[in-house]
Amino acid sequence: MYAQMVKTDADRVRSLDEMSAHERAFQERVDRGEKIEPKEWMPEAYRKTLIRQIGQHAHSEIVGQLPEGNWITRAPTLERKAILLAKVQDEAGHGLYLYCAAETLGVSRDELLALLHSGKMKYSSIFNYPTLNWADIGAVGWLVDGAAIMNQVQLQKTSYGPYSRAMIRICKEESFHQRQGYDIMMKMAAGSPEQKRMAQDALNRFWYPSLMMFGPSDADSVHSAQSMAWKIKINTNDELRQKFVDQTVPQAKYLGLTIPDENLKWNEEKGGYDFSEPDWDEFFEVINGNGPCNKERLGARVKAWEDGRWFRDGLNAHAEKAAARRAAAKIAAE
Ligand code: BYC
Repeated sequence: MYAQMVKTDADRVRSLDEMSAHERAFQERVDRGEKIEPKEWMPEAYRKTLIRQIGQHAHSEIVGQLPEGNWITRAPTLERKAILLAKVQDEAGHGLYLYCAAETLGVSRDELLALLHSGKMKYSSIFNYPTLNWADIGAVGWLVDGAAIMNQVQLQKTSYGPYSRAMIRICKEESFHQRQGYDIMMKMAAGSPEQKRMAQDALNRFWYPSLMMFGPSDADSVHSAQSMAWKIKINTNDELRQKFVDQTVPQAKYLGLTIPDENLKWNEEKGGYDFSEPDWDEFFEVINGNGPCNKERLGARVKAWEDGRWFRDGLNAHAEKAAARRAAAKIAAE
């Protein structure tokens, strides 16, 4: 169904017959699985949808540094500190690839950051929850990076070339991130009773927020139908959430931890687990700016931007002087 349809200005998805010649040719390229590249013609709504999603994705990477960065100075060993430092640094790199991918669509990084700082653009809901102790760093790697990979693996096949290529590299790094988190959880779960209790508590607090990372249920997902028609998204929010649960339950069992869901049950017929939905009211509160850490996270990003102003100004002044010198040298040589 999706492959036959493209969005109108309204919420409806149009059939091929209703499209202009340009739109139809574009849709047919997408349907054939061709990648769309930056300089090629694309519908304005496709471009805007990508800027929204890639921009939010980039913001998630850099805001996502904050809850983990908070624990670098308190990592329990030098080895754990070095690993966490590398991971948090990777997230900055992911943000960079993604901002670059968004820039190919004609938006500047400064514009995207201004939208983040003014609260007009979102970032992943998960980073509005606090990391209270070391076990949370394990849970973030295991569950948050685990959920992120589940989503990003399919995004490697997304129709926009620069986004797809950024995802291929990011997925490789994310799998290291997930393993480092699981490794922390293994250590904690096999440690003292107090360490195991901390691991269980971290799982209890991060389980439902991790399920929310996949977005609202399909019935409430505003963008899915159009984004799937354009192959920006390959799977629905609910499909990915189900895959994540099916993958994670055996991992929790291996750790000897209990997923905090009384309704969790293997369903032979569907070949997957039945599970409880997260609290969607809480999700909408969080994405509308009212989660436990929204103000703190945004405040930290705005402060970093302000604190870095002198450095950006210095770089710009240097670039301007260098350009003026090059121009003067060119005139002198003529
Ligand atoms: N959080 O129509 P829907 C990481 C919004 S970071 C906040 O289903 P869509 C990591 C959605 O934007 C990885 N907002 O939307 C980093 C829309 O609002 P707007 C982050 C959410 O776009 C550091 C509205 O709800 N991954 O791995 O079709 C350390 C309706 O939703 C969320 C990505 O960003 C949410 N969870 O589907 C550790 C992946 N969910 O824009 C780890 C890329 C929904 O109309 N993004 N909303 O105001 C996507 O795949 C899709 O955008 C989503 C949502 C599946 C998230």
